[in-house]
Amino acid sequence: MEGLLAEYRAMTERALEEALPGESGRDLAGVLPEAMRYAVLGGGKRIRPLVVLSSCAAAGGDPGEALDGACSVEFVHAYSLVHDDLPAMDDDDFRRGKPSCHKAYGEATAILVGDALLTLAFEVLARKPTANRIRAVAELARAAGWRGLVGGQQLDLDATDARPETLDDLERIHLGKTAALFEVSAVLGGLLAGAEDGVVSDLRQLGRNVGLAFQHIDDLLDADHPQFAEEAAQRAEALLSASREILGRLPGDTEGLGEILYLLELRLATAVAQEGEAT
Ligand code: GRG
Repeated sequence: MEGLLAEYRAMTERALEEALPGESGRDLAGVLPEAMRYAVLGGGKRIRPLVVLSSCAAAGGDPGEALDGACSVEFVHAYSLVHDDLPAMDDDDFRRGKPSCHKAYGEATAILVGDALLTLAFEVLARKPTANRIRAVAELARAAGWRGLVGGQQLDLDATDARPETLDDLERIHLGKTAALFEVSAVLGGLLAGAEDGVVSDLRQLGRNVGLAFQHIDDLLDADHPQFAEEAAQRAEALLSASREILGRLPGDTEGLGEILYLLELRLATAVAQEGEAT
């Protein structure tokens, strides 16, 4: 990652570092602040924060004004990974190249880390109570909740017993588990830029497309759901090209979003080539 996205990424790292509790939090919460920092810092592509900042710029705003939004989506994402890695869920021992949070700090603390990150996300977003931030809080709550991330996770658990029969069934899971957080990332960028409703609605569609494409590409690279591989590659391509069309009508600086689409197009090409070699 280079250029503008590298700059946005560095801004995000600094903002995450600042928003997380430090060593002085030990008196109030014991090891919890240290475990929260472990779960968030030192790894991760930060793609959702990049979507927030790039969407803010594309809506005509100053990305620096959207950093609280960038932190809030990354905190929700990090919480979901910590809980997803628990033995009762996916039972993963490693995450981002190091022991998963419950392996490093124990299961009970990992549950609390997730709870603390989820609530910190809303604290950070609401720390300046403007009308647009209140809208943003409601958007994030919806995306993180039963209609979004948590609901998608339940559908995924259910799919262990009954495999999705069509690409549409699979996309229903992806919409909640992955795309809801991408969608709200783009929406928060628009809201924190003070964009008008038409622009926020374009960003919403673009964020959802990018999230779905991201998950289809991830599935292709991991050879998950191989029965849908060809269809999923076509769908990812269509989603990315629809996103490019939306990009063309956004009023601000679209360089960041354009770069994100380009990186996904490259990843899709790699996934398709890999799939071709395997068959
Ligand atoms: C437990 C509430 C709850 C939700 C869990 C996030 C999630 C839902 C499950 C994790 C497993 C998974 C493959 C989810 C799909 C979303 C996804 C691709 C997550 C990984 O995101 P990246 O690639 O990870 O952006 P980094 O580490 O780069 O941040």
